[in-house]
Amino acid sequence: MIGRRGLIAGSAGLALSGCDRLIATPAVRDIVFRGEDMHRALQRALTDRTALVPEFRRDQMSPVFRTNGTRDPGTPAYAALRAGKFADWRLTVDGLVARPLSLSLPDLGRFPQRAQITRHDCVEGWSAIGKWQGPRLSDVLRAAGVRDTARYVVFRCADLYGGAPYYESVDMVDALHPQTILAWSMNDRFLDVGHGAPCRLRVERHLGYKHAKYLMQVTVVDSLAGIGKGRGGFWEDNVDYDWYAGI
Ligand SMILES: Nc1nc2c(c(=O)[nH]1)N[C@H]1C(S)=C(S)[C@@H](COP(=O)(O)O)O[C@H]1N2
Ligand SMILES: [Mo]
Repeated sequence: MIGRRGLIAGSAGLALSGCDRLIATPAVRDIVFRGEDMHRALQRALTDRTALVPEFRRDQMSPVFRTNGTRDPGTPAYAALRAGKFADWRLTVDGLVARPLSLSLPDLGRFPQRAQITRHDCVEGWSAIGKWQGPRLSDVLRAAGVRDTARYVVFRCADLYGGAPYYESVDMVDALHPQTILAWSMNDRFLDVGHGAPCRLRVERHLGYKHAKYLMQVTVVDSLAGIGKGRGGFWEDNVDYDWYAGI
């Protein structure tokens, strides 16, 4: 595989000098970002991104599935939703859609359901196998009527992590992938608070940090530029994780 740095250096026709001032020059920054787009395009060309990830048997499920990141959003708004057993929770579906939606938990249950036993891989080096159930994101987006300018789907969460709102985003290939679901059930029970109650994203071709918990809003956009710090997610904005790492 050609590494990101190699490709950037190659496409820009210059050896990376390690000079930050160079990157700060608008023209150079332009070339570097174009290099990054090329890297993404190449990675996608080399992988069948619609392929399914493995699914497992019941007896392969992890006896313990740890929690990570936020374990309870703890805000007054979330505490109120939780106290009401999430009866007042609504998932907003908006942005580049013909029919914005406001979905309750029972509404999510009325879509055709997909259940899948999959492996969750966190970049921190642990994995766990669990069972997830919910509607396919593709069915929810179809109900909302996605406009043809749609390029990304942004997921906004109820929690702040280290003071910043947690959010994530994926492109339309991942959004429409058959194993991408809005999970309200884990291991045959309602999702608990630690794992993202009442609803979290399962986007199985991605590492753990993309699987946004405590979902509040799903927004279809044509650009990530105006969202957060513009890199498409909490970790991408704040810790330099790749927006597209993939599994
Ligand atoms: N809203 C929100 N979603 C999140 C996080 C978070 O802190 N807040 N952490 C992410 C990370 S890094 C991982 S590995 C998984 C952990 O999911 P789990 O707690 O169900 O194991 O959630 C992801 N989604
Ligand atoms: Mo993670």
